[in-house]
Amino acid sequence: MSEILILQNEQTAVMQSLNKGWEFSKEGDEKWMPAEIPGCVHLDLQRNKAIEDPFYRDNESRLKWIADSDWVYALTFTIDDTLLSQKHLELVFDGLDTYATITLNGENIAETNNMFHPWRIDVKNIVKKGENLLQVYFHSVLAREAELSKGRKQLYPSGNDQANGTSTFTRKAPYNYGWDWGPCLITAGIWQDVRLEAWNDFKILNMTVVQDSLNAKQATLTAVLNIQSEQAQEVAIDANIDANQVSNTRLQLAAGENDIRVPLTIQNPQRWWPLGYGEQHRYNISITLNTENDTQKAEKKIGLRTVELRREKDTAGESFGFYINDVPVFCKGANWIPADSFPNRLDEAWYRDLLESAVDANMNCLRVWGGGIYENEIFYEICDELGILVWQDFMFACSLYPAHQSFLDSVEREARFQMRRLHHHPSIILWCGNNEIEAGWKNWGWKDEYPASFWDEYLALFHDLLPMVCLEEDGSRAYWPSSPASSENAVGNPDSMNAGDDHYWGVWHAKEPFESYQGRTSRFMSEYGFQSFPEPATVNSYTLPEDHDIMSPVMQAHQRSAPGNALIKSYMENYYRIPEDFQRFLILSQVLQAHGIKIGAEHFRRLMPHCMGSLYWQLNDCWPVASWASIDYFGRWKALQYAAKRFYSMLMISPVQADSGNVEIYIVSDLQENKTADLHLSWYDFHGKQLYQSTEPVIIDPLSSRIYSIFSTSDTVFDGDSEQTVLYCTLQSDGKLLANNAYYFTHAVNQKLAKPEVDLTIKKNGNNFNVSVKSTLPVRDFSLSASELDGRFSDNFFDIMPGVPRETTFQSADDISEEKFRSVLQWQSLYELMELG
Ligand code: BMA
Repeated sequence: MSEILILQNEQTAVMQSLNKGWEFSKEGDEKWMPAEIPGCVHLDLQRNKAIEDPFYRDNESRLKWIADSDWVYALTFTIDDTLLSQKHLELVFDGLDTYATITLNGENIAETNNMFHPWRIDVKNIVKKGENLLQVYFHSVLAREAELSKGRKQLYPSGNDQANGTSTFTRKAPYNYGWDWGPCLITAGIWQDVRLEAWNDFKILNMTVVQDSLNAKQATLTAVLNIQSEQAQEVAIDANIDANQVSNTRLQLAAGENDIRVPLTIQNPQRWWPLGYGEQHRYNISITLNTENDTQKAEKKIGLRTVELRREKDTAGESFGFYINDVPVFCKGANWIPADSFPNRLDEAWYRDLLESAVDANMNCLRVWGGGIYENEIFYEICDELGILVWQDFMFACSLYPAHQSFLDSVEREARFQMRRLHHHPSIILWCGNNEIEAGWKNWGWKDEYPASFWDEYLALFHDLLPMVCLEEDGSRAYWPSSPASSENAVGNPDSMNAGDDHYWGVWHAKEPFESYQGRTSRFMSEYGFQSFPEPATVNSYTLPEDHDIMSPVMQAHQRSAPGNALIKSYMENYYRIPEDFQRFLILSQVLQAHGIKIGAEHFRRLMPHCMGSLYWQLNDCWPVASWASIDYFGRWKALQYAAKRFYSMLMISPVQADSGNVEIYIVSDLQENKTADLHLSWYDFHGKQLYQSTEPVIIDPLSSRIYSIFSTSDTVFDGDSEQTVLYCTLQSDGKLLANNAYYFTHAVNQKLAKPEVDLTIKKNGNNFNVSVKSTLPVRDFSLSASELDGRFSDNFFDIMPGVPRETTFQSADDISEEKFRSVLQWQSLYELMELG
């Protein structure tokens, strides 16, 4: 049995897909059923009507037997003659989940134990002309883990594991065992492609493109190709950049593994920039190798940019900020989790929809969080295309892990594979060892509860192995051991606000008020969040009307944070008035979440350059559930996603009340040039009377945050009526609204909101409907819904000010009539949500 580390996206001369024609069966059962590859046993069972939808009601709780069973997948195939005639023949599984014994024509050819790298097996002497029988026998992960952990005095901490607490013995997506937003659906299966590959003289194992230098005049690059050669031989090398041939040389290969280096230059290079800072230019690099018997091509789409994580001593401690092409970039975004509990069914359209939603909300950065999967190629490809920076964790989260030699070898192989696969993506800016494990050890009590040897294992993985692999595989990006951490050396407090990145869970887990974000002076806020329910249409997808109570068993089954629903309710009580109606409660929970995260996000941006990132927890969901997400499982935007579009815009206006009582008007700019604009302040009472207004021209500094105006509450303009007034701030230039924000002087629960009267004007424009909304008095948290229809509003959950029309567009997926649109369109505001009428 021989295995070689190889990438999926290099092209081999001859291959035959083996994705079609599989059957599967439960070990011990007679019955075989058709299977889909890539896939997993849960989806195959559902397709064959052997189980019901795992996401519906509490079905999940009756599916644990799947993970306790062994499953056999089998394929009978006939090999293509062209492959059979080649000197080398390999069977390649891009991903197997997870413990499998593979047999071919009755012969045992591999045992697998890691879902995060491919398995390549030499089958030249086993495959025969005519029919071949390939079987993949998946051993119950839980049974295997029971063996692996047998005789141990203590298991590793793994608080999110909702099965047996043994998940950390397996290199498998941690969230598969459940998380505080995810179900416990422990999959097994051939979760990525499977194929045969054949070659004669040589094979390209891998290509990376290293950027040696980059300036305005020229970029120098080296394409490094790792090649397996059958014998000493000469190859012809043809290099192309985009459609242009740039070199054509010959080179000698030795027998065995070779690294060949092809130098490339690009004159007047165009750079790749993150969203909002410039274009996302990319170059296509393709290298073709020819011998008499073989032609192989490796291709990479690259972007030219420099990336640095600068950590510089300053009076507060040590900075933590990313510089792209020497420009300091404030990272605005969220944390990304796998977009499905069954990630093999995610297609390009699904990824594109989510990532375009991130961009539509002005996000320039996502963190691929360490409890999920190394994402699909298409994820990074779209991030490159759209200009989304990616903070990439290795897949370790909130648990400790073994570090015996075979585990370390498995992790090393996984890490090298993933880094080579992802190396060329300009979007990736950082390799990070894990999620919250250093914090767990130092600040969650683990160091008192567990033996010191567990920490030694931690150090072996995250301070010896992974930094070594990162240095060897990628000299261009920093390695950061854990998120959060305050140093690269496992010293210091990971919860420090002076250095490193920070996760702040005082709000939510420690039940502090939203305002406590404003005391958090972090250098880079990589996690903070608050939960909400998805919208009624999503809740209806997993409930029956009888479940419509947040404390019902089904609603609780779709809430995985133990105190979750009660916590939402208690925050709601502090800030709003709790409605009786179930649907209103769902929507109000979104308004509550958006309100809280807005307080945090605006604060972290105002702190720039002291703080250089705000990534809230979390962007998306893996099933329909109450969670911290701003976009639900079906891609529906919650109120928070609309709020993010405003608080992450390139120019943000942010009023905040100082201790003096005065309201300081900050403007935060991510623009690289000065911007001239008019700053308007209007102070209204809730009956629509304007009590004060001012206009002043401002020149906004580039890449900065500062106070541009102060609204005084001590002089006569402010009569102290905090319960029924609002300060509305806008930034305008050439008649265009650049930014707007409203400041309320007390929580909604204390306010005397007036009953809104709203005028809607609707205009059909192709598949879009432009809706203009007007009112004579301030309307707080106005929202539209057309939930029967497939589509999305360009703006929603906004405040309306007297006489200032707000425009929003419903982008309908289908061509529907104006009449139909009018008939389903509904609106409500905070007044209705709090049932004040
Ligand atoms: C963060 C994450 C996740 C978790 C979230 C909410 O720390 O890293 O582990 O889902 O908290 O509790």
